[in-house]
Amino acid sequence: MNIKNNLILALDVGSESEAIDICEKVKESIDTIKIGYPLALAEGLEIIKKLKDKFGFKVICDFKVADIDATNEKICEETFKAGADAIICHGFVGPDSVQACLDVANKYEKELFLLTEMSHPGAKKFLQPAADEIAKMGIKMGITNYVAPATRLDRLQDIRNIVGEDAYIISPGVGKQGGDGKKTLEISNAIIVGRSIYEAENPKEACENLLK
Ligand code: O7M
Repeated sequence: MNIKNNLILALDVGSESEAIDICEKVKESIDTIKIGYPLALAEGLEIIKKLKDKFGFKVICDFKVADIDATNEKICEETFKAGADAIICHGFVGPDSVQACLDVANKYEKELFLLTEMSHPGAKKFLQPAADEIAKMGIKMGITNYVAPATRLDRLQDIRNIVGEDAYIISPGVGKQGGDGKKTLEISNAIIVGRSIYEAENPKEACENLLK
């Protein structure tokens, strides 16, 4: 995926009007947004097409898909039918569940991102011990896009070493969660930033500061 300024806006706001307001303010700096449960549950999947049509953005749907294969298939179908350019799935559920997501993404000629280790402190308990294996599974399955944390650069580097330089890694955890954008981008291909932009008094300036 080609992402302008290597910066993805995590648009975790609770309404269409807030989403449009933020997008208007940052549209010069950003061409890719991540929509997760907060906005999709508030406004329905139609919000994907509305924001794509209005701003021409690419939309990554962060539904952290983590079910059995048959259900994952249905979730991905609905998401791509609604216009998503990519979907994010969990890896801990294993290869059959992930393969179901990959098959649907391929069918729609869209992209799949595999979530390895998460960025929050609690991820150390269950996910971190499995993350390297999740990344190795992704490589074995031919997956080229990954999510790995900006909050633990040593772990981000470990995951980069596993998936290789050709893989595309996007990293959340910059700003409010303590991660440093510049250092993260020495390892990752793009950063995902939410609150530091949409809660800022001046979101446009917040983007520009991140890009410095
Ligand atoms: O910048 P923030 O902290 O306000 O937002 C970060 C976004 O990234 C928010 O949408 C989280 O749900 C998401 N995220 C993480 O913060 N940590 C993870 O490990 C994974 C994600 C994510 O995007 O998952 C795919």
